[in-house]
Amino acid sequence: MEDIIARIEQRDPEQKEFHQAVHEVLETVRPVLDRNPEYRQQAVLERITEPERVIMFRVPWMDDQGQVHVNRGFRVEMNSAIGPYKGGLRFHPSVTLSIIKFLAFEQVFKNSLTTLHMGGGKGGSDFNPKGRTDGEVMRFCQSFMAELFRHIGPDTDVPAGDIGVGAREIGYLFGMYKKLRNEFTGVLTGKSLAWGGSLIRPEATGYGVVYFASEMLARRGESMEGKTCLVSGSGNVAQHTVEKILQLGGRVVTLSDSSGYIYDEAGIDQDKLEYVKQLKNVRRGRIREYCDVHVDADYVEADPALDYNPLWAHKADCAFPCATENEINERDAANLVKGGVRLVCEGANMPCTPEAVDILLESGVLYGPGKAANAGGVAVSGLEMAQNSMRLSWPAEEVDSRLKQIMKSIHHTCVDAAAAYGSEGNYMVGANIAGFVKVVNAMLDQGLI
Ligand code: NDP
Ligand code: 2IT
Repeated sequence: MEDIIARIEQRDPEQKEFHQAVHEVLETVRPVLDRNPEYRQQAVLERITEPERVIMFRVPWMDDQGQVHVNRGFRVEMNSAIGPYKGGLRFHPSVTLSIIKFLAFEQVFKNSLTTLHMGGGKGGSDFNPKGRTDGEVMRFCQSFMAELFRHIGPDTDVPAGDIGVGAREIGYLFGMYKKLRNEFTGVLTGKSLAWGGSLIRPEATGYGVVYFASEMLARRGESMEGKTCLVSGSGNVAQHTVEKILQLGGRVVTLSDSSGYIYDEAGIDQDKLEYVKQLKNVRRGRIREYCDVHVDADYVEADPALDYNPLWAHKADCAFPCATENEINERDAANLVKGGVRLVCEGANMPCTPEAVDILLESGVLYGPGKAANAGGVAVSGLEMAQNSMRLSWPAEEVDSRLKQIMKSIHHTCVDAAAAYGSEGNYMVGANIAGFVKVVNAMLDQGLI
């Protein structure tokens, strides 16, 4: 095991985020390999950590002033053992091959847990949509798709949104794909309702996170009712996490973006959340503007000199990191424990560092890892694909009830797998093992390809 990890690290020494994700999974599946000697002989770890295909391409585009820019585009097709590659696209200046590989790797196990037939992939670009006009974003998306279209398809690889890619970007990407292929198919998910999208897909990740948290709490005889919650981020996942917490009787006191966070002691209610949705999704403003309207709330500017985020130092019962990777470090985890937090449920992908996870687990905090807790988004993407194939649309109640059922089933699977391998109550171990075994067995069934 150590040799395999060392070889992966030596091969691509700069891919720190990918190594971090691989390390966590490989360490936790060790007992599975001990029980199945065939896995070692079949080199399943080496195979599952090597993408089936990596696509990197130039994305040239012109801004409104006529200046040409060049960004880098990526699609990592990680594993197709249980279905077509499936996973989002991220547009953010921090995007590198390491980030996309870590996200694609996580997606393989997440998709396996959903009970649907989806392989794992991820893509994106280091393009920064912030401050760009709709026209600039459209030209970028068209240029991105002018290359990506030849690699994807409804039965091959089905992208969706992630950070910086929402309904607007999916629309521009879909339009270009349709023009180039002359086909109207379910090649992307997260589409608008009028042209093939699914009801509840925009809400699905956040709602699913809170359904998962409720299942975890229920095992301890508790519920979301009356719980004070810290939420980070203010995009798609954060907004719908807040919405579901409110519907289940909880109270939310924080939201953030990359510039800073707001603390609202009175609680962010549905009206204030509607303001945030307008601010972020329509006006594309900053979270600090919340305090211009809700004057009793405080705004705290992000301070890069600090080695912790004061958002996580507030007193609360539950924490939902919904912004980005590694946003909760060792010190933040200690602050969460000190502040009384008893549940951390990950809306974002890999928001806790490995040291932070150790502290949470040692302190008896219920820890819901992203690949299980935030799987509701891709699960409803899978339901969108099913509806597209049938050329019909299910009502919101039907999609929401399937989502709830899937989150329940993921929770159950994590609990059972953890118990079967001697790690009772450890959702990280349960999610990794259950996701892994299904994919590996499918790979072995299909031979050495
Ligand atoms: P959005 O682009 O809608 O929102 C992202 C939010 O996170 C914004 O508030 C953004 O602030 C903040 N953020 C992004 N990057 C950073 C950073 N480097 N530091 C601090 N804050 C940051 O994205 P989503 O809500 O879709 O995604 C959030 C997380 O959830 C990601 O980890 C994503 O991978 C994960 N996820 C998303 C799913 C989905 O269906 N969309 C499904 C499963 C997981 P700012 O506006 O300043 O950039
Ligand atoms: O990280 C994720 O699961 C997503 N960004 C959603 C992927 C999808 O295909 O819906």
